[in-house]
Amino acid sequence: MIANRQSDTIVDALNGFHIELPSWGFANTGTRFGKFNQPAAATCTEEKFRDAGQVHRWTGVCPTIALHVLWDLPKGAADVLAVQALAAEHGLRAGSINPNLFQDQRYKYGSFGNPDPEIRKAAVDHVLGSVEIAKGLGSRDLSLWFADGSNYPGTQNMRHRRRWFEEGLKNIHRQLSGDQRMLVEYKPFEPAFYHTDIADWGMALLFAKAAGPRAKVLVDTGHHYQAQNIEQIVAWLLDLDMLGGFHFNDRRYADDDLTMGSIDPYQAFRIFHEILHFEWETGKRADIAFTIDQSHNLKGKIEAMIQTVTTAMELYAKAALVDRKKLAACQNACALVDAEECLKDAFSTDVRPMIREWAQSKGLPADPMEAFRQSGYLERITAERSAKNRASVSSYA
Ligand code: LRH
Ligand code: MN
Repeated sequence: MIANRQSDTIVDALNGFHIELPSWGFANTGTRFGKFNQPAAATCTEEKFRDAGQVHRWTGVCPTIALHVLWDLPKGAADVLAVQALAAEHGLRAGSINPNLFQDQRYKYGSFGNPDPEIRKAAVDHVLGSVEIAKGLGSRDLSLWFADGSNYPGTQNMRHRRRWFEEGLKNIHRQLSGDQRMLVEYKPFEPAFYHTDIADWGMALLFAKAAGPRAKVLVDTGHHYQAQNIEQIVAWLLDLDMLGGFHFNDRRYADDDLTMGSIDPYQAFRIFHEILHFEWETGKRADIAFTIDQSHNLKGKIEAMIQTVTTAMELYAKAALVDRKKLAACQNACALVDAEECLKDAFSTDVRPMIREWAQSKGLPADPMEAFRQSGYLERITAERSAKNRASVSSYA
């Protein structure tokens, strides 16, 4: 009886579960101390779509791919048709569009927050161009992260920069149309190490509110100080209808961009629990975009992505098993132990057999990783790409 109810709950949960793949998760990436090139890594947008297509083929829950404008559409709007063709060819859709305001030399002292009005204009123009790319690709979300900030006290006027950002974000919001949204991502530090212009959820919330109704906050799980209660931030943003999306990854120290659930799986479970409890209580589906944002410096990139998607499905399924009626009663009665046990029971349930059943009911392999390994795809792309990847070595200094 319980098993059937649990499997029904998990089937309902997974039927509505999608998580977006980051194109940059398939390319060779590293840290400032270097980059270890993988022979099979994607070297161009076409190969990123092919690899993402593999992850969706074996897991069935990743129909969209997040794109970074400079990395995936170097020619901007002129690349839209080619990207549309790639998406169709690989059974995917273009997902969130990420402008890039952190690589161009002009942005040394910032983009939207730069004291030079010419540079602020150039930055706004890049994002307005990204809005047009999103329209061309039928992408709903414009995902905004700014590296802007400073490294030393007194070197920038933080009040002036706050106003320049508000003005720039309002300008972008005016350009959005249809069901488009702009997601404002915050980050406390890195690459700036004294102040960051959008450093926490409060600043992102106020900027989004000031920009307009299409602006929401994006929570990157790696963008928090050690002791911050991320699920409390999630609960607040949900209750304020200001939560637009997530960048999922895991970390031990800072923005480590490790694979989701590899360090603290209970953290991701607690986040999913807050979302599902909100939906149960309000009867409303939370309009939130789930996206992976990781940097696979050592793990095989496609395997790391399949592992991440499988982990995300497991943690979401576990969170779906929380007995919400009992939990609500325990919370109101302040029955602390029983309330906590509602979460721990669900978290300690082995949902893998029920996920395998769900997968097979969808014509998907019970074990996506094994299916990928048996496909020989990795051997094929290693042979095709190793020469290209050998050629592209880089060093920090
Ligand atoms: C910044 C960030 C942002 C992306 C980048 C790849 O740390 O999380 O979301 O643009 O990583
Ligand atoms: Mn991110």
